[in-house]
Amino acid sequence: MSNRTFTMIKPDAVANGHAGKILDHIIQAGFRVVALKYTYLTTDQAGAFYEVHKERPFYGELVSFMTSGPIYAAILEKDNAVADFRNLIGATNPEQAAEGTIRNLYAKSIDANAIHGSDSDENAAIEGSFFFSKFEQF
Ligand code: 3AN
Repeated sequence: MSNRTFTMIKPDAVANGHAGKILDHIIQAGFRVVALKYTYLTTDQAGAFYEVHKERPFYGELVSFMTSGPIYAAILEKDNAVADFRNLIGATNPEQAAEGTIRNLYAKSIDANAIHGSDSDENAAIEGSFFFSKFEQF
């Protein structure tokens, strides 16, 4: 089991001024920030990042939403990081996200859902290296 996961605070949460509160929520939950970047995805980058969803009907919508404004990208560390972080952020659809989860508190809809969390150790490693070189991870 890996002790790292990858997250993005999405354009809706950044635009709404929630990024600081979300980062604090993550840190207070026991995650250590290994790498952190404030950045803006190009269409090509977002398309490549979400390549696994290419065949899904919402792919175009997802790419255009993820390029609609700046994001924060981060690698996080904690025991059981992937599963614990998925619990912390809540269900993909904020209407189904448990009380007190990040999506329950800050997300508005299934596409503008405030935050991303890797779904496996393998994807956490792939996604983290999409944004950060080993020299940017501490
Ligand atoms: P999660 O981010 O919870 O792992 P995935 O991997 O199923 O969810 O979906 C990736 C992203 O695609 C979600 N974070 C969400 O922004 C978007 N998405 C998922 N399902 C839908 C949908 N039915 N309509 C629009 N966007 C969606």
